[in-house]
Amino acid sequence: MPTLTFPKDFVWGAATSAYQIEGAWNEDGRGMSIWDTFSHTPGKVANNENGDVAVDHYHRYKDDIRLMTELGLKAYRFSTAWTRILPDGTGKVNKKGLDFYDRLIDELLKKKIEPYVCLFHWDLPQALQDKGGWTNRDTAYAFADYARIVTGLVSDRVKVVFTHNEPWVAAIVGHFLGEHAPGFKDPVQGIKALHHLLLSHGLAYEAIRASAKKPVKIGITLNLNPVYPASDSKKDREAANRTDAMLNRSVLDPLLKGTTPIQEFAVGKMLSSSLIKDGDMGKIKQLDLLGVNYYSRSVMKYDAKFPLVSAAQTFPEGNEYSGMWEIFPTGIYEILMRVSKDYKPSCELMVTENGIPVPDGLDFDGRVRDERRIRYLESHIAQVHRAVQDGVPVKGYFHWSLTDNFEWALGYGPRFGLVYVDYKTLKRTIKDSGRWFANVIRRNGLDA
Ligand code: IFM
Repeated sequence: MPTLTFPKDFVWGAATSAYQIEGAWNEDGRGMSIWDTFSHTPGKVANNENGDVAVDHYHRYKDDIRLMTELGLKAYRFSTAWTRILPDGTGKVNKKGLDFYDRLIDELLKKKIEPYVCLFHWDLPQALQDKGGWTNRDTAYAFADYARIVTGLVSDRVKVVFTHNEPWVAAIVGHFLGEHAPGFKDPVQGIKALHHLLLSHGLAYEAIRASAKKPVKIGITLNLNPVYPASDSKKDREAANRTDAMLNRSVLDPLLKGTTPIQEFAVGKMLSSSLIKDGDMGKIKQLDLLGVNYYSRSVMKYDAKFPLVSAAQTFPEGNEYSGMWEIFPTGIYEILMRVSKDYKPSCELMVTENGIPVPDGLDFDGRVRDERRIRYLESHIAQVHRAVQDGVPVKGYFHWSLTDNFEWALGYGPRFGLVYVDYKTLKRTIKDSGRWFANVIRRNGLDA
């Protein structure tokens, strides 16, 4: 018996997203998404890399499912590409696109791996972007229609559907910070996009509920990170609170309470009466399963020059860092406890992403000894166990990611996979962390 044993039926899985792994960007009738446009624009992505080929999962999905079997995964979370199914975002359905996901789901089930489908992981059809994208309320209705079409395909076999992955990132990083597609740098657009993304969750919830052939749990996954003040000063504490409202409460409050903190920000106050229509908040607050994606924390210091939050992120000395973030294992415990205590959600909770970018590579003997990832996973999974012990009903843990893949604006630099991919040959190699994770799954726990 491992010293830290998880509840029976705990779901162990790994997650990916369509644009980051599929490739085949112009095959079988797939339409253009905003990530095709963005990554094909020079200067937007590191080394001008793109997802045209990615790890070619579209053609190699059977090999990838074989790897999942080797890892002993109980579940696999992937996203469907809206542009494969509706190349223009609305209108004519592309049967070849639907067929791909049909084959993928059948193959997973054949191997006894539960498919967890996510409808949107940032690859908005370019045709909808041309009409304003997420800043246009109509996109939320188009999304509900797309959700209905996918439900028609999958709901006889799939028990869990997530509407969105990290809507905060799609809205704010894409429309306010400009680092992701569509690449705008405007807080007004960011707030508008966020509201319409959340509204589209509610509309899709109703569309899925109404059209599902069998009972299905409908969820959303959120990037959450606990926020701490850089010092005990009043200004830093207030800066941390504002950042928390912008990062965490801006998504948690609407989904779990039916309220929004956006009026706390000048731009939100200005927008809220025209943006939020009667009944919107009630629609958004419909959820069966909340997915928590956790990577790191934010430590904030008052700084007037930053728009919206007047706070700058700081990086405490002496702590451990990875290629992208501070490593802070207790944060996953604290965010799970906070969601549970502050919101008392009636829905289920799961960790739907957790992982670390480590610059690992093949050793002389063809092995990938990614010790740092193992240490990261060990410390974070132990904290998830602690949350379960303290009464948080966490039902599962999904590692990000199955294979190394396209890390958005950072291209192929950061490697998050349990499986190493040689980007020249596309050969896959299970890393030591993959073998370690397989052992955790097999034992349903780990030794502390
Ligand atoms: O790669 C991303 C993923 O698409 C969304 N969550 C965070 C991951 C690592 O940055």
